Amino acid sequence: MDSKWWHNSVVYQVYPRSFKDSNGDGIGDLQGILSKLDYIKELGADMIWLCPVYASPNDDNGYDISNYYQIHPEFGTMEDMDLLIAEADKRGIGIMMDIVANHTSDEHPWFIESKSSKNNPYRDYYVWRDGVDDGPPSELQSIFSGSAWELDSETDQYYLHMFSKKQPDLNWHHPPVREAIYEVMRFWINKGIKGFRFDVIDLIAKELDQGIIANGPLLHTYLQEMHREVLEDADIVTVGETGGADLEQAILFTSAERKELDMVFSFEHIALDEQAGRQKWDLKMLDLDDLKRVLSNWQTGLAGKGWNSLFWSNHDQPRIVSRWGNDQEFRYESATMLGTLLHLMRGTPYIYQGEEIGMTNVQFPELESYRDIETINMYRERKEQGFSHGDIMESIYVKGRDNARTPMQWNAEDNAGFTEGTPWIGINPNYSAINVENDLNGDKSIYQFYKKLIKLRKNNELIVYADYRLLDSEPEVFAYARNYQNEEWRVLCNFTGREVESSLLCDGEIIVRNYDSPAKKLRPYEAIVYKLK
Ligand code: ISL
Ligand code: CA
Repeated sequence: MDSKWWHNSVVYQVYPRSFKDSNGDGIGDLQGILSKLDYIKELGADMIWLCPVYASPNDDNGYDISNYYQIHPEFGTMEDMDLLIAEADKRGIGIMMDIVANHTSDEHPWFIESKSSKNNPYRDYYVWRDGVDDGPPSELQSIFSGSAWELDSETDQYYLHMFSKKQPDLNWHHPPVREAIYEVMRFWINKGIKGFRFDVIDLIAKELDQGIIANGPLLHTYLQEMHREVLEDADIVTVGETGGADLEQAILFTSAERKELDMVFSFEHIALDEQAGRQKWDLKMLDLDDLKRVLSNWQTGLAGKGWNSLFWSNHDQPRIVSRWGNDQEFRYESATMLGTLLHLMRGTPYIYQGEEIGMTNVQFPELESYRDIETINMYRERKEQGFSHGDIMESIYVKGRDNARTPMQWNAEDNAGFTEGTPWIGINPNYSAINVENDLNGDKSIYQFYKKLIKLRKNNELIVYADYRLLDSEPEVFAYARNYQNEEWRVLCNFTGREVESSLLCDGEIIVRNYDSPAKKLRPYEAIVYKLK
């Protein structure tokens, strides 16, 4: 396989609203990110995936864009954005822009035109249908609860919104829509950004009349067109968010000769605590066997055929240390073990802000403390269906998106050093113990451990390109081997808070380990990487 510069990149994801506030209005902003660039540089990341900072009414925290060519005033100005691109570049860091192309805000001028009359030139920019028997065109449900159809009484037709009703879906079958999005991409490429993350890109080619939402028959045609029109000559990296992609789909998206995307986010390992065919809120116990099976399948399945993105969390997911680790007694051990498991795999790793210091989930007692539209809509819907407050809160504590959106914990001062004003969402009360300053000053630093993992990847082609093989051993241990040019590394991870025996402990050279002394058993959440002799 031809090597590409981004094969050994490590991406740090910034959720601007919650990263660092520079002016005391309680909302993180571009100047805040600028002030923390050295922090990201020091960690070793060479890309920043920046969640949307475009003009937006903020119904879904910026995933509802009203102008792709403007910066939301809460985040700063276009000058701040230019400065961020330039200052990041000086440090060898590329900016990856988040492109939301499946939908816009209902306040985007295209939609305002579109809904103004049935024969407006922008009518076909969106998906309009007649109702059926005084009701919506179909039973289709929005991902954010309720019908996916909203009636516009002026023109007496319904428009489609797979997310909130303030996020009308664009009609990608209409060529001017595609051209308009390509134009947006060219604009940002000319500004010097180094990558795109495409929001819910697998939904763009929906065929409503056939009941198809994800992976529509023209999806790959459109992506190939986008590549020809925009990406062909731009030396940037692309990642698609493809919630429903299986391995076969992922190969189609990411195999280099098909010229579509460089990699995709697959969610198979993320959905392991969900009951099949139900909503994400209907919880299921995690089972390590599932994780072994799924991650190994993607590791071997994409080898030589496509490229993996490696991630544990993002702004939509609970915190990984609270999910697969132990965020109390073994927070350091489990956070570093999970980091090791992921960062020794083949693919491009993504680190979500705060993961590098082991930030945890949050539990606010009242719904009023939550800000996420998905959470709030679901609460209302389930309340109406008769669920108890306690039961609903239980699933919010485990799966709610605000778990990842509480502000970055910088220090033990007021508001965790995130803002001098009132934060837009509550800070996790554990900030006085869990914060960047404490982590860096402590003798067990998760940040320093992540830094080591990143450096290891930069210095060892083996991590980037080696073959992967799951090692069958104890049920509590996730172990695998990496083989490259006559060298073999072995990764051993204990997924429990107990000591376990392992037949895979050996006398190889120790490359990394999250305990500092040797032992005859694997200790709670211990991770060891050996180079075999
Ligand atoms: O976790 C989820 C499933 O219920 C969703 O949040 C899922 O991640 C979402 O369906 C796709 O996410 C992306 O598009 C959304 C936006 O709200 C998310 O923040 C974004 O990552 C709509 O633009
Ligand atoms: Ca601010």
